[in-house]
Amino acid sequence: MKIKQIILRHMKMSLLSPFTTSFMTLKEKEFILIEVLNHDGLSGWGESVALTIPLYNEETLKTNWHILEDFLIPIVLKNPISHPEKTSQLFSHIKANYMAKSALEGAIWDLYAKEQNITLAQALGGKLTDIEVGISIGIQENISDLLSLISQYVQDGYKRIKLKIKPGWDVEIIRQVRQQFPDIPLMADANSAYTLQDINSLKELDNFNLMMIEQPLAHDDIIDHAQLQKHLNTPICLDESIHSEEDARKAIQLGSCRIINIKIGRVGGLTEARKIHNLCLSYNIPVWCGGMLESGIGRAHNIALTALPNFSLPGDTAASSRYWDQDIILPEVTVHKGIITIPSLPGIGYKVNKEKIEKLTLFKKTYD
Ligand code: OSB
Ligand code: MG
Repeated sequence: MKIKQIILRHMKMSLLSPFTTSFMTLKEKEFILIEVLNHDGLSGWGESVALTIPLYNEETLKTNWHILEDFLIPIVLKNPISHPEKTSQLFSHIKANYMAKSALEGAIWDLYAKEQNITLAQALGGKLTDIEVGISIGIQENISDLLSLISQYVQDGYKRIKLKIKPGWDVEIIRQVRQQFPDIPLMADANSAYTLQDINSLKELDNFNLMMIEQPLAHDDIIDHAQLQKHLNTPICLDESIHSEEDARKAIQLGSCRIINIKIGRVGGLTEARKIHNLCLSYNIPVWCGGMLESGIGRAHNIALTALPNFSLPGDTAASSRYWDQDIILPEVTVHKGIITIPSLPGIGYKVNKEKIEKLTLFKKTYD
């Protein structure tokens, strides 16, 4: 593959409703969109999932722009790439900066699949044609708002409900949700809001038949999580702590988790995401695909990855209309009875809505 030109855009999209986690409330999503063009006029698209402030991880939109512009883009423009799998090797001397790497690698994967005239799911080796999805619900103003949102999404058919929790919005909230919805597949995500000193509240969550508790402890920890898992019946799922196949191996061997959330951006791209998927399969650790409130472009990448066989638990990839008044892809992502059908067009499988993208672009720069 030879890349002729790369375009970066700083995008801004308004969320239909604010999304609150233990670390922040998001009302709009600013992110970087990447387009890579080859000499035949084909384009591949990627999205950086870095937020504007470093509260989920250390990366931000601006650090990603810097790493892309000053390091990653020059590498891609200088080196022929025989296969998108080789991109992460070209980037490997650059430490961390996973989301920046992933955004560019993802655009190259999309371009490669389009050049081969196959879907991105096929390029990755995914065989599933339909994937089951759940939904992630932010912290609400009060319990009655939460209960009505849950019943709406259960009626929509989402296959599991994930609730964001934090100290003060946890045991009592889950207790009331369970009273109203005794049988729904339910889980909680703390985004690292607790420490081992909170072990007693975390143990109380064992009473509610949760599928898992996601990232209860520090964003960079696997030691205390192993300690906590020994005292919990509910499986721990790691999100923030896992950036690579090596991180996953260590966490599994230590007993820090029984499930892993794979986010393409958090692990540096599709190639590493697939390695983690394969490793987890060999250890019998189920995985699911996490989300970062992506636009349709990042969402399409998540859908393609989820076609791999060990994505055996429903992920966070909800319909476009759960987030946006109008998405930037055509058609938008739709969910029927909790299922997304993998699209069949080459590459990410959706057309990009260029007009809409142009309208939502705050700033754009071309590199060649
Ligand atoms: O921890 O999974 C998370 C959104 C922003 C930052 C972190 C997380 C999330 C979500 C949203 O849970 C999932 C989605 O895209 O709907
Ligand atoms: Mg999470």
